[in-house]
Amino acid sequence: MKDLPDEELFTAGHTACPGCGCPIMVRAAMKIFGPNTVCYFPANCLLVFGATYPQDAFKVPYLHVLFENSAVCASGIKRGLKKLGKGDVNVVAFAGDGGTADIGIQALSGAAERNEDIIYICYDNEAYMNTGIQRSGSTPHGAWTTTTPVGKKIAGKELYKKDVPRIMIAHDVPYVATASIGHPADMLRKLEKARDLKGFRYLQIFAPCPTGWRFDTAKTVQLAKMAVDCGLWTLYEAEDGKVTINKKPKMTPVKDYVKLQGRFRHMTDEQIDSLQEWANKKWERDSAMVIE
Ligand SMILES: Cc1ncc(C[n+]2csc(CCOP(=O)(O)OP(=O)(O)O)c2C)c(N)n1
Ligand SMILES: [Mg+2]
Repeated sequence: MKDLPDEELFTAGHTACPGCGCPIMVRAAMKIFGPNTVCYFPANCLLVFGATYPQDAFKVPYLHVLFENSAVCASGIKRGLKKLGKGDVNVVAFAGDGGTADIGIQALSGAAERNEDIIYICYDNEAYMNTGIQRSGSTPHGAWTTTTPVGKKIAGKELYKKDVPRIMIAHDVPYVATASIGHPADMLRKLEKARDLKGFRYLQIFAPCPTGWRFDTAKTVQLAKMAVDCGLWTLYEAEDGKVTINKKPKMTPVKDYVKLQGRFRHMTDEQIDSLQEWANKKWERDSAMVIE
């Protein structure tokens, strides 16, 4: 971490909410990728708080077209640059979880199948935050959002979090990794690895959202760590399909993580047990991906 350049390519003055996990990730990522980078942003919080012309925080060129086609646009940028003899430029898409797990998944899957030479980063704040906290495929079981309200019949999201990293591994791309802003050294190493490889590279980076999750803005990093400790978010990487677990979860009770967040405040013991069961199964599933 000491070797990171001082130069900020994602600068101060952006308008993210206090305690937002996303700028922590982007600032680090831009230090790793460096000035020879072009970014793509679909509609999401990052575009709004960091890349809305003329008040943008990025010191590299970027493009925004539509919400659903990040992977296609980034692929086009890269192909265009190659034609111009600038194939060494890093092309990075920074998409949210809604723009990845749901609305952008067809473009993402196609680009991965074609092994386009891009880096696709999904920062996962577990809902459509920019438009006012709607549930996404990446929202966890039990979470309140404006589209999974708490009422008599339903209480938060009934379904469980969609496992996009595993979907991406199934595409047989050169690199897939999960990371978290709570584990910066691991995250930086993975960003660096992604930068130095060729072909399709996918990273999903866990980035808590105090506004949508309803927690104290000082607890962003703590919650990111707790999600890994309790097994709701596993840190692993798949290089050419070979999976390595980077941190074995401590399997601390999911309840400890849940009780710090207003989005889970209504959850009954039964619901928390279901989420706990899901975390246990997730760890079984993730660890089973490792072939000795
Ligand atoms: C086709 C289309 N549908 C809906 C929208 C409205 N919209 C803009 S940003 C956004 C939420 C994005 O959520 P996510 O990708 O998770 O990023 P976050 O806002 O959480 O950073 C939505 C629904 C849009 N711009 N285009
Ligand atoms: Mg989101």
